[in-house]
Amino acid sequence: MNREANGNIDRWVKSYCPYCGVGCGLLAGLGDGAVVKVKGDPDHPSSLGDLCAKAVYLPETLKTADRLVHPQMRRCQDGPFTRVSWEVALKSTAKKFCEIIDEHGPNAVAFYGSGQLTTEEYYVANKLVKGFIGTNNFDTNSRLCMASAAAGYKISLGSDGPPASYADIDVADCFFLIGTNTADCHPVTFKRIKRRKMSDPDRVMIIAVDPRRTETADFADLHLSIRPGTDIALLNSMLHVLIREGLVDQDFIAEHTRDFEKIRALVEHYSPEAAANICDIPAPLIVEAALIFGRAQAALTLWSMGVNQSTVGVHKNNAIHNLHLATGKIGKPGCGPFSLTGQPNAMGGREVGGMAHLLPGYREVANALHCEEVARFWRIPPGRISPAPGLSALDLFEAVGRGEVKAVWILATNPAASAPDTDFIERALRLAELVVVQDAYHPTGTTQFAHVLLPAAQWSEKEGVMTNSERRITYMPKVAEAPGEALPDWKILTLFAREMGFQEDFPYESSEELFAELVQLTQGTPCDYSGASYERLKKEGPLQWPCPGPDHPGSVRLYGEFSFPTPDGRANFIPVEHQEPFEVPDRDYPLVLTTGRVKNHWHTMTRTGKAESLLKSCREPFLEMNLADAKRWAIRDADFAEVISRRGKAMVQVRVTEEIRPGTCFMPFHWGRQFGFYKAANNLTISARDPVSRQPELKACAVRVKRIMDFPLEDN
Ligand SMILES: Nc1nc2c(c(=O)[nH]1)N[C@H]1C(S)=C(S)[C@@H](COP(=O)(O)OP(=O)(O)OC[C@H]3O[C@@H](n4cnc5c(=O)[nH]c(N)nc54)[C@H](O)[C@@H]3O)O[C@H]1N2
Ligand SMILES: Nc1nc2c(c(=O)[nH]1)N[C@H]1C(S)=C(S)[C@@H](COP(=O)(O)OP(=O)(O)OC[C@H]3O[C@@H](n4cnc5c(=O)[nH]c(N)nc54)[C@H](O)[C@@H]3O)O[C@H]1N2
Ligand code: SF4
Ligand SMILES: [Mo]
Repeated sequence: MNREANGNIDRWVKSYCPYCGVGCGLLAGLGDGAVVKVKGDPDHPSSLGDLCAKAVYLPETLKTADRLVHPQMRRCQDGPFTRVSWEVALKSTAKKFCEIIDEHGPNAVAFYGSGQLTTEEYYVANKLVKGFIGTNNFDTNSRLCMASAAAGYKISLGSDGPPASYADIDVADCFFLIGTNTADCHPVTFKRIKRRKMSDPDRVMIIAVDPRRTETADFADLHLSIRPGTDIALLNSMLHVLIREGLVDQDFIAEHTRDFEKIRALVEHYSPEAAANICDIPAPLIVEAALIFGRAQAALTLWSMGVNQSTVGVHKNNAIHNLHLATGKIGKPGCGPFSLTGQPNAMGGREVGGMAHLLPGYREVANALHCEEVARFWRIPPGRISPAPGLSALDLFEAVGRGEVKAVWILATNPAASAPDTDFIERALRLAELVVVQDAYHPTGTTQFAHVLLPAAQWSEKEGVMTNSERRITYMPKVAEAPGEALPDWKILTLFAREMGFQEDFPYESSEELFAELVQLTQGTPCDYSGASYERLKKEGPLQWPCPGPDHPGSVRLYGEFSFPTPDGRANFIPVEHQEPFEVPDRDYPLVLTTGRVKNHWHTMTRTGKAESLLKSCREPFLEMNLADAKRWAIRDADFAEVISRRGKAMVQVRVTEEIRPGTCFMPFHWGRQFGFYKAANNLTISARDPVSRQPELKACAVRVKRIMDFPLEDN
C-alpha cells in the first residue's frame, strides 16, 4: 500500500486529475518513486489550486493487491487464466481477429473504449479500427454520458464543443443548473459557483432543476423539483414566458439565428399552467425561473446526466440552446450553454473521433469529404473508411448478443457494471467468441468475462493529454513506474496494430509522436489545436482550443462574433415537444427509479472502492424514497427492501426522506454485481435510448419497492 502520507516526499510534479471533467490540475508528491500525496495545483487555470476528496485519496488506489500486472489468457470464460507473455497475448489475439475478419468481415469485431483514455490513446485506437481494420465499430462510454450533448450542440449550433469557460462563472449573475448535481459530481466547479454567489448574494441567482433536493438544489435560490423526464416542458414554458414578457433579444434572433417563428408557434402551447401539469410543480415557479433567467445580464446553463441520459436527451439539449439563442445569451462573458463533461477526457475523445460515427477533428464518417481528408492523411486508399456509422455502445452489445459481432475489445470501461440492464450485457458477453479486456485491475465486473486480460498502466504511470469541459488541454506526465508488466494503453494498441500487419503505419515509440500527428488532423476544424505541442504544454501550461497556431494564445469562448459553424453562420432554433420517458409507471411498477452518483465514489469503484477514507462515507448502495411513498408501502427508514423492475431486482437499505419528490426513488449505480448480485442498480435500468444520440435512459424506469426485513419495533 502507499507510504506514510506526510514526510518522505522528494518532489512535487504537476499532473492532472484522472476523475471528472472539471479537469483540476494536481501536484503529485513523489517519494521513493511512488505517488504518496496529492494536492491542488495553484497554477492550473481551471481549478486554481482546488481539488476534491477523490483526488486526495488517489495514492491509496494505485498499487493495490488487485492490480492486473501480467497478460493472461484462457480458452473459455469459466476456465482458469494462464499467465502469458505480451508477445503471446497479442499474437494470438491478432490471429483470432484476422480469422474472424477473414471469415465474417471487419464489422464482426468491435472496440468499446472510454472517456478516461488519453487523447493519444483514443487517437491510435481510432486510426487502427476505422482506418486499418476497416470497421467503424469503435464506440465509447461517452455514449452513456455526453452523446446527447454532443449531438445537441451539433444540431443547434452547427458543431460540438461547449462555448463557455469557467472564467464565465466569475461574471455570471444567473446559474441555471438543470439535471446536474454539481456539488457532488463537479465539486470544484460548484465551489466556484458558490464563491460567485457569495460575492454578490442579492444579485447572483441560482436555479436548480432536479427531482431530488441534492446539495446543489439545497444551495439554490430556486429549486424546481420536476417529475423525471419533463425538462422539455419546463424549458419550452420558460421560453413562452420570455416571449410573453418581451425578454427575448429580437436583434440577436434576426441577425444570428433561423427558424424562430417555428419555435414561437410551438411554445404557445406551453403556458406555465400547461407545463406545471406535466412537470408537477407550481406554475408560478416556472414564471419565476424564466424571469430570473431573462432579466439576468449574464446567464449560464450548466447540465449533465439529468438532461443527457434520456430517450429525448438530444431534444432536451436543443431546448436549452433555444433559451440561450432567444435571449442572445451566448458568446458573451458570463453567458452560454455549458455542458459539464463527465469524465476527464470525454472531450478529447470527441475531438479525435472517439464515437462510432465520428472521425478526428469533429469529422463524421457519413461525410464523404471528411472520409477522404482523413484517408489521405492516414495514407490509405480513398473509400477505405466505411461511410456507414459503426455500432454505438448498446447497439454493439446487442450485435454481440445476436452473434453478428464475434470479438469485442473493452478498454478502460467496465460495462458489466455500468451499462443498463446488466442481464442483457452479461448475456452478450457470454455469447461472444472473444472478449479482450484491457484494464488496470482484476477482477472487475467485466474482466470476469474476458478470454484475454491485458494489464494497463494507469494515472501517474503513463503520459498523455486530456481536454476538460472548458476545452482546456492539459499535459499529464508519467511520474511513476507501472506495476509488473502493465503498459500504457497507446503502447498496447500500437503493438497490436503491428501484430495485425500494420507495422509501417504504427511506428510510434511515444505518445508525443501520436499527439504531434493528431493535432495536424484538427487543423482548420472547429476544434483546431494545431498550435499545441508537448513542448508548449509543458512550458506554458494548459491551453484552451481553438488554438490554431504556435503563437495563438488559445480561446476563452466560442462564437464571440456570433458566427456559428453552420452553412450560413446562423444558429438553429429546434422546435421540440415534451415526450414521456420510455417506461412510465403503472399499477405493477408504480414508482420512477432514477440512478446516479454519490460524492465520494467514482463509477464502478475499481479505484475509490480501495480508499478506506472514501469508502467509509458510503459503503453500501441505498434507495432514497419519499416519506409519502414509504408510508403507502409500509416501509420505514433503514428497512431493507427489494426494488423490482421488468429487468431484475436489487436489494438495498431504504433512506426515507423528503428530499426526493413523491413517486420517484433514487439509487446510486456504483455497486456492480461483483459487490453482491443484488446491489446493482443496473439490474433494474432500461436500455431504451435516444433515437439520435443512442444514449440510454438511465434516469427513468418503472419499479416497485417491497419491504423484505423487519426490525424490532421498539427501535422506532
Ligand atoms: N463523485 C462523482 N463525481 C462524478 C462521477 C462519479 O462517478 N462520482 N462521474 C462523472 C461523470 S462520468 C459524470 S457523467 C458526471 C455526472 O454528473 P451528474 O449528472 O451531476 O450526476 P448524476 O448523479 O448522474 O445525475 C444528476 C442529477 O440528475 C437528476 N435527474 C434525474 N432525472 C432527471 C430529470 O429527468 N431531469 C432533471 N433535470 N434532473 C434529473 C438526479 O436526481 C441527479 O441528482 O459526474 C462526474 N463526476
Ligand atoms: N445506472 C446508471 N448507470 C450509469 C450511469 C448512471 O448515471 N446511472 N452513468 C453512466 C456514465 S455517465 C458513465 S461515464 C459510465 C461510466 O462507467 P465505466 O466507464 O464503466 O466506469 P469506470 O468505473 O470509470 O470504468 C473505468 C474502468 O477503467 C479502468 N481503468 C482505470 N484507469 C485505466 C487506464 O488508464 N487504462 C485502462 N485500460 N483502464 C483503466 C478501471 O479500473 C475501470 O474498470 O457509467 C454509466 N452508467
Ligand atoms: S473536481 Fe473532479 S477533476 Fe477536480 S479533483 Fe475532484 S474529481 Fe478531480
Ligand atoms: Mo459520464
